[in-house]
Amino acid sequence: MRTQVGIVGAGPAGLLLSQLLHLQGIDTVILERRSRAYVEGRIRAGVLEQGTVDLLDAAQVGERMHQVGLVHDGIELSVGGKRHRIDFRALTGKAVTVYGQTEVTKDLINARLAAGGKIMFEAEDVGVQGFDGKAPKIRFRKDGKTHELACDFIGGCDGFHGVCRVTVPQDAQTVYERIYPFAWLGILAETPPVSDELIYCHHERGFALFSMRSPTLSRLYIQCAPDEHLDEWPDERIWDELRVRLGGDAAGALRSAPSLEKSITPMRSFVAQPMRFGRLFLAGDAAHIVPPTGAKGLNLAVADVRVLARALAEFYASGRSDLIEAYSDTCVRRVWKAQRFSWWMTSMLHRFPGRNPFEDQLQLAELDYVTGSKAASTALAENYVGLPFD
Ligand code: RFL
Ligand code: PHB
Repeated sequence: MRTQVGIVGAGPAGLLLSQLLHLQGIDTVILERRSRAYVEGRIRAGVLEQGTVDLLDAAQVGERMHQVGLVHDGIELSVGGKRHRIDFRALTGKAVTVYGQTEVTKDLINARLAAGGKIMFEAEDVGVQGFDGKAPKIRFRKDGKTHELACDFIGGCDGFHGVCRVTVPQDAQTVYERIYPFAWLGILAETPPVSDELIYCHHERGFALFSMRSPTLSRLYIQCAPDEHLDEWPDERIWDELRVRLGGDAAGALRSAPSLEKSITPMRSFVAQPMRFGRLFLAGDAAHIVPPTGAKGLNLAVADVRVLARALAEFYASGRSDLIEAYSDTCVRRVWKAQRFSWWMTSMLHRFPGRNPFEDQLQLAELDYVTGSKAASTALAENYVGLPFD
C-alpha cells in the first residue's frame, strides 16, 4: 500500500489534515486504533475560535456548524457567586462558536468518506519507521493481517497517548510538563443551560464550569481531586455541588437531569519540542496538552494542521521545503502562548490544595483586576477568542 501522506489518528487533527490535503489534490490514508462509533462518541471540547471556524469553512465542512453552532459574544466569570461578564465582541470585535468536538469529528469523517477518503478504523499495533530518511513506512495490523503503508511523510496526529511521539529518540526531544493537583469531573445532561453564555466559577470549594452543547443540552464540570472515582459522585451529589459553586439566583434555576456521560479528566500542561523529526510531523495533542480551562486544545490542534497542510501543499506544488523546515518553530510560538493562557486561567480559577492565605488573597485580587479593568479583560478576551495567526 502507498500514499503521499500517512496519518496516524482520526481525531480532529488527523481528519482535518486529511481533508485539507485532499482539497489540494494530495492523497492520504488515516490509520485509527479505535472504531468509528468510538471516535464519533468521544465527548470533549466545545468552544471554537473564529480562526478554527474559518478553517473548517475553508475545509468545506462548516455547513452544520453554522446551522446548529451557537455564537457566543462573551463569557461570564463568577467569583463567590457574583457574576461579571467579559464582552468579547466589545473588547476584541470577535466571538467564539460553541459546537461540540463530536460534531466536528462527524462532519470531517462524513466529508472524507463521501470523497472516497481512506480511513482505516480499528488498525492495531501501528508503528512508524524510516522517517529520518526519504521513505517512511507505517506498519499496522488489521483483521489479523500485518500491512505496510509506504508514504512520503507521516502526520503524527495520534493524541497524547499515541505511538508517534514516543517513537522519536528521547535525546532528540525536549519535554516541558506540569501536572496540576486536581481534575475535572464532567457531565453531559439533557437540561437547559442556566445562562446563554459559559460561566466559569471561582469558589472556595473549587472551580465549576457551566457550558452547553445546545439550548437543551448542558455540559458541566467541577473541580475534584485527581484520585477520586466516579462512583463517589452520584448525579445528585454533582448537581448539589454545582448549585453551591454557582450560587446566587441561577443556582435555583439549575434543573437536575440524569447524566448521559460522566468522566474525570486529569489536568496537565505538556509540550514536546521540536514537533518535526525528518519526515514525521507531530500535530495536536500528540505534541502538546493544555488544561481545558482556556478551551484551547482543539483550537491548537487545528492551528498546527493549518501550518502543516500549507507546508506540505507548498512542497508538492513547488518542491519548496522551507515551510516544512519551519513547521515546528511556527507552531511552537502559538503553542506556548496558548500554554501560558491555559495555565493562567487554570491558576486564577481553581482552588489549589495547600495554598496559603496570602496566595488566596492574590488570586482574588487577580480576579478583581481582570473583571474590573478594561485592559485586563481585553487580555483575557483576545486570548480566549484566539490570537491572530502569524
Ligand atoms: P485526539 O482527539 O486525542 O485524537 C487522536 C486520535 O489518535 C488515535 N490514536 C491512535 N490511532 C492509531 N494508533 C495508535 N497507536 C493511536 N493512539 C491514539 C486516538 O484513538 C484518537 O482518535 O487528538 P487531536 O486530534 O490532536 O485533537 C485534540 C483534541 O481532542 C483536544 O485537544 C481537545 O479535546 C481538548 N479539549 C478542549 N479543546 C478546546 O479547544 N476547547 C475545549 O473546550 C476543550 N475542552 C478538551 C476539553 C479536552 C477534554 N478532555 C477530555 C481531555 C474538555 C475536556 C474534558
Ligand atoms: C466544554 O463545553 O466542554 C468546554 C467549554 C469550555 C472549556 C472547556 C470545556 O474551557
